[in-house]
Amino acid sequence: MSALENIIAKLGASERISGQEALLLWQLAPLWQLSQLAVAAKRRVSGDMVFYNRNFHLEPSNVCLFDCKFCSYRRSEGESGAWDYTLEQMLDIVRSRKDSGATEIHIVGGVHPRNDLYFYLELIRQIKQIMPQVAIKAFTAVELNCMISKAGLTTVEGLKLLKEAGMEAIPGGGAEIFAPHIREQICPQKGSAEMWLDLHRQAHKLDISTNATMLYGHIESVEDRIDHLLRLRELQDETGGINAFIPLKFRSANNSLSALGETSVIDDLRTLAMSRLILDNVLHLKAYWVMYGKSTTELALAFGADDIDGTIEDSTKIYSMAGAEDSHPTMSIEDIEKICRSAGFVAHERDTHYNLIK
Ligand code: V47
Ligand code: SF4
Repeated sequence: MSALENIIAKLGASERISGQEALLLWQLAPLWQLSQLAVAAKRRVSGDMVFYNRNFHLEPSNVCLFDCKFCSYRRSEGESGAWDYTLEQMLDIVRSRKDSGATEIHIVGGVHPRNDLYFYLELIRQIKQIMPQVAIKAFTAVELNCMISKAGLTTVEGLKLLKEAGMEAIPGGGAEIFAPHIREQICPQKGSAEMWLDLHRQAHKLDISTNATMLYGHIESVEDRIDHLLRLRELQDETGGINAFIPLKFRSANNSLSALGETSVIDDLRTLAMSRLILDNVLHLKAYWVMYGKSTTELALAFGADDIDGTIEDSTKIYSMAGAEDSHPTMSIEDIEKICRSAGFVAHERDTHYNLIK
């Protein structure tokens, strides 16, 4: 048996692969074989189901103290294109969507120079008064680390306050690429991989579930991607608290890394499949349709994804500002069902914790 055949046989028997084996598979396996292996692994977890939710994003501000090289979204205070909502403006947005049927609000913004932990605690409390049933999935580990340390609290103390206020889950952003030599070049102010991993570890211990992301397709190598995935696999072995993994394709418009261009759809598909195969302990793999566009999302379902995020309702600007096709991203339930059906699966509405709805 060749080394490649040996790895394929291991995966067929649901055995874990090492970093070295992952590298060989990533470099040598034909696309059809990655598709077959990843879909088989997905089917063992979720059969023919593909999940989505009814959600909207709330982006408090794009004013950010940091200046990540890949970011098309951040602005300095007062710069053209900056927005900075007051508490009341954000509550008005929530009120306007109160009857939308959303079960989740995803809140992510910049690392704000003035809004502090107490401002965000109040925001969460007041949102829960307007929409008591909605799950709040809020703030990247980077935002959380800044607001909690600025308040002079430990991570655990800060997360406890946020949980008491009504924060149920944490999105996966801020992970970028863990390898320090890449992190230093693309987001030097963002804090280390250890900070990101430890914040998620502490959240899991407090029973706050989290997602994890990986920003790929810029200056990182396949080895860096594998290193990233292995670090997440290790955390998941320890805590089991990661709900879903989301590979985020670098979109190149309007940022300092624009000259790099974007990676191919083939690379997107190989990355999805390899994520499913390496992260054998993370149940859900999300193809974030806002970032891929609708047709690549359908393809992603043939490469191990079992979640396509949600209806969104034209509430996020991060990806349209970076060049994503859809400048007003909204997906109807009918569209979601159609995409899943044509990929050979059945769409199921879920809540933030992957409980089925109806
Ligand atoms: O950390 C910023 C990424 C992330 C670009 O948990 C970019 O369900 C590509 O966390 N090209 C924030 N990516 C978004 C995020 C997220 C998104 C969707 C679902 C979930 C979830 C979380 O957006 C950042 C960064 O990695 N990002 N700029 C860009 N030009
Ligand atoms: Fe700020 Fe986030 Fe953009 Fe980095 S990715 S500059 S932290 S808004």
